[in-house]
Amino acid sequence: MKLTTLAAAVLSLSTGLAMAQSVVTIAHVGPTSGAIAHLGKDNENGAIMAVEELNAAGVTIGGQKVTLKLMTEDDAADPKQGTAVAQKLADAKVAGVIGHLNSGTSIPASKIYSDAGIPQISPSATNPKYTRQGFKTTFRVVADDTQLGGTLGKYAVKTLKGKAIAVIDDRTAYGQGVAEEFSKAVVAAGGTIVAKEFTTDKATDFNAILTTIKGKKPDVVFFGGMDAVAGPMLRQMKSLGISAKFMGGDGICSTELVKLAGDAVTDNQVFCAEAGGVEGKAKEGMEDFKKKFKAKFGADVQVYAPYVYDSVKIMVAAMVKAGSSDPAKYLPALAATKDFKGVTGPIGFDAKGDIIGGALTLRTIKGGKLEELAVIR
Ligand code: ABU
Repeated sequence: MKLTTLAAAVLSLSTGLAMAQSVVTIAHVGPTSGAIAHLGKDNENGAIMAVEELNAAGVTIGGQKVTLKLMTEDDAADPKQGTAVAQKLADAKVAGVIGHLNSGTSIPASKIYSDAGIPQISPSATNPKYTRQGFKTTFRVVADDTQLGGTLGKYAVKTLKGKAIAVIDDRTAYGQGVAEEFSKAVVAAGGTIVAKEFTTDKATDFNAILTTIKGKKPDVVFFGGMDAVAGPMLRQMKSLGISAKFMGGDGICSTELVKLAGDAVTDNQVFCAEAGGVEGKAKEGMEDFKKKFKAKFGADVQVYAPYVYDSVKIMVAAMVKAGSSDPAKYLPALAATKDFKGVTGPIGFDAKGDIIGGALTLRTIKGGKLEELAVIR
């Protein structure tokens, strides 16, 4: 090889290396296939929006201008696929992971990220166990099921005046966990659980369990699970003539539920809570986000896209602060996040990696829309 050719090759290699070094890859994981693909896509779009904005504004880490690359993965809300994806991301040595959407995938995946030293922020997994495993890499930007189930259980008895309450769950880590917390709070508030029934996150026929529940004449039916199951369940409740109030956690508190339930629900029959919320002037920022999101993706926010958006920005802010995208170097800065000004409100992490002072937004379906009732802290 001639000297000039060799020099050109060395120059090209070193330019290539410099370019490779200036790309920071973070991953988003959620179910972009299957029954709750609409929620997974909503979350993924939140990540896309944040990365595009950051790249447009310019990101400098440790004095070097970087380009953020988003790697998007589908876990299909399936624990096995979730761990397979987590291993793939660990092998790819991504700088950080935003996800997963479900507790049932986030919890097993968190062990893989912890072993690989990769920071993970879940924007929506609410099972308390997620952040109670002693992993330093595990963070969550929403309230957990203790808060969700506890608040909803108390609301069912004290505000909705429910005395006889039926509980159904889908046997997932989320559904079972939130239903247990709800039941504990109902009993503590003086209500009675008159039925406990189970289904799955893939079921479509609820006639047998709803017929059993109808016989117990409940004032309130609580469902621990996701909107894709709750919608058909509400339709079958109507067919069976069950007019009880219907409650659920954040898994049913989506724009999609209104479409799935259609005319099967009456105003103020359905109550649910998002595991976050903004008040006062901060509402303007959230409304702004929702408008920009709709203009960009042609879709309304389902539930957690803004939390994904904030999660990406928090992770990148920690890299900038630490002057490095090396997980070992920026992890302490991420853990030390306090009062980050997100569209979902101020975000800081406690020693477990949970959001400090997380809020809930209680909603009902009214006039064919999800309407806010209150933000509760
Ligand atoms: N928090 C509702 C949906 C996600 C989950 O925790 O499984």
